[in-house]
Amino acid sequence: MRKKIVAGNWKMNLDYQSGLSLFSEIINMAKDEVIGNQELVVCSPFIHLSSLGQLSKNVTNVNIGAQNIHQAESGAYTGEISAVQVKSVGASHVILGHSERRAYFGETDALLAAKVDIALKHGLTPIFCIGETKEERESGDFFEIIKTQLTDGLFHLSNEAFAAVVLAYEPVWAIGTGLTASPEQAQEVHQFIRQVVAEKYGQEIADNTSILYGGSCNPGNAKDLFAQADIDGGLIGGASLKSRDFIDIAKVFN
Ligand code: 3PY
Repeated sequence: MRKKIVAGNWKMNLDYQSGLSLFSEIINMAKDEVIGNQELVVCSPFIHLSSLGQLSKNVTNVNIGAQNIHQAESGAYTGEISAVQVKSVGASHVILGHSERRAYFGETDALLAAKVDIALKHGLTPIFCIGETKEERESGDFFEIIKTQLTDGLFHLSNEAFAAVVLAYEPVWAIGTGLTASPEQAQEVHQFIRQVVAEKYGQEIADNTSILYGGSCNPGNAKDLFAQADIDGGLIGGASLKSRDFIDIAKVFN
């Protein structure tokens, strides 16, 4: 059975103290209210990670992750953060390939493939994001675009390595716009992604791969989205900045 996961992407929000307060609320609420096997992951800015690692030391259902890492092991890369560094403060996950990093920081599939490799080498689970822009959806080419993102970013991995990856389908037109893919639109793409994974890695690995939906997911739409056969949870933007909303989304799997 594949894992159900609700991951928060705080993006570049919250100062240090606000981040700690929010995380403390999340772990307290998760302890009392999240009663299924779902896994929560909070992907904070780097400045919070070390403290969140301390706060979540004895917490079993809330993990922490970074939103990016550099592809090199270590060295003269001023301003960058490595996989080893985020791992050393307790992170278990890293978001890679978010559309904001692809669009604003020029991250290509080739670069992302290298970031995936270094993440896996150091035991971090990549939450690998794929998705089409509004123009790509309207052009009707979006299945091909998504297949290329998967192929060029991930399909160099061995079966064993791929099995450690979590996928997130985030239609770019639904990020920060308030628009959400309908459950049917999202399911159509999730099913396609699972089929492409099955063609490359076999049905068993495809069936065990968690595929999250991201893009304006909130407590009002999570239930219908997560009820779809191939949607295994969410990568949550704005709603992850409110403990009540984030926990309510996670409770869909109770
Ligand atoms: C959003 O929901 O806006 C996201 O980008 C989640 O990663």
